[in-house]
Amino acid sequence: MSSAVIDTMTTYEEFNELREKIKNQVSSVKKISDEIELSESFRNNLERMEHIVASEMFKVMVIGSFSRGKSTLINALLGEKILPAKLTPTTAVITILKYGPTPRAILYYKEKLDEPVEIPIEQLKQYLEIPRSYYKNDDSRISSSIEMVEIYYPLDLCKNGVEIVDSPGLEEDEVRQRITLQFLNKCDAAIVVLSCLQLLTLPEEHFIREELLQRGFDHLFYVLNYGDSVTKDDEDDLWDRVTSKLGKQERSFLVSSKYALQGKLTNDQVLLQESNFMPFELELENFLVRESGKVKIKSSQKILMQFINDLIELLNIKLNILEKSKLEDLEHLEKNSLFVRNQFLKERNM
Ligand SMILES: Nc1nc2c(ncn2[C@@H]2O[C@H](COP(=O)(O)OP(=O)(O)O)[C@@H](O)[C@H]2O)c(=O)[nH]1
Ligand SMILES: [Mg+2]
Repeated sequence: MSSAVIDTMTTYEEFNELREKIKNQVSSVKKISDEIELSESFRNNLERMEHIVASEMFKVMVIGSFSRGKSTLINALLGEKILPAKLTPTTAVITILKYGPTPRAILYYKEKLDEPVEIPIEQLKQYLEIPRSYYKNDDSRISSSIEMVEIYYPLDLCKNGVEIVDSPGLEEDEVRQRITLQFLNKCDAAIVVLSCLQLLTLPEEHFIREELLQRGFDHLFYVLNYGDSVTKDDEDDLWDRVTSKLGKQERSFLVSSKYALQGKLTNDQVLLQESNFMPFELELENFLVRESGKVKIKSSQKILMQFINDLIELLNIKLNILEKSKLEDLEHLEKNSLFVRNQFLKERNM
C-alpha cells in the first residue's frame, strides 16, 4: 500500500479494511517467525507490530530519564496535580490515562488473583509515593505490589481512544527500565521528555537511537523541559545541541511544565504564556486528531516491511551456511570450537 493511498484514506471503513489486511499479513509473518530462533530486537519488533495492529487504542508514551518532568507534564495537560511528581523516585508502575466523564483511579496488582481496586483519585499519591524512610538505603529493592494504574479523566485530548502513558524513569534502575521498555512495545507514539539543564546525556541519546528509532517510532515529540531555568541567550545553544545530536526535529518544544501546571491551577495567564506550553499542547492535539489513524497504519506497514526484509536476510544467511558447508564440515567446526574452549578453560584454571 503506497503512502499516497493512506493520505487519501478518509472513511473509518477504509481504515478498518486496511487494518484487517495488515493484521492478516502480520499473522502470516508470525507463523514463519515461529519456526526460527529470533534475536531480542526481532522479537521486540514482532511484539510491537502485533500490539499496534490489534489494539483499537492509540497509546502515547511519555518517556525519559529520572526527574525530567514526565509526570509534571501530564499533570500540566490535566491542569491538576493528579500524578505524584517529585524529585524522589516513585513506585515503578505504568500509569495509563484514558478518557472518562468523571475522574477515577483503578489499581491493578501484580498478583493476577488480586482484583483491581478503585481508589479515590486524590489518594493516588499515597499509593505511588515511596515513603521517605525506604529510599535512604537502596530504593531499587523496593518492589511494589501494584503493576499498573488506570486513570479516567475528562481530558479532550484523550477522546477517540487516545491513551497517555506515564512511565517509570529510564536508567534509574533495571526494574524501572525493563517495565518501561516492555510497555513501549505496546505504544504507537512517544513524547521524549528532556531537561534543558542536562540536555541529551549519552544514555538519552543511546536510548533514542537504539530503542525508539530501532522500534520504528518516527513521529516523536521532543519536549525540552525546565524552560524556566534557562535564559533567552541559552536557547540557541540548546537548539544547536538538539540539531547536532538528533538532526532537525520538527516537533520539538522548549517548555516549562512546572509553570504550565501552576498557571492552569491558579488561572495565571501570564505564567501560562511564559511556560510556552500551549504550542506543544496544540500540536499534540492536532497530531492526535488528524494523524493518529494514519500513523497506526504507516508504522505497522513500516515495521512489517522492515521485519520481512530482515527475516529474508536472516534466512538467506542460514541458507548460505547450509549451501556452502556440508553437515560434516559444520560438525567438524563445532568439534574444533569445543576443543579450543576446553583448552581455554583448562589453561585459565591453571
Ligand atoms: N523548575 C522546573 N521544575 C520542574 C519542571 N518540571 C518538573 N519539575 C520538577 O522536577 C521534579 C521531578 O518532576 P517529575 O514530574 O516527578 O519527573 P519525572 O520523574 O520525570 O516524572 C519535581 O520536583 C517537579 O516539580 C519544570 O519545567 N521546571
Ligand atoms: Mg514520574
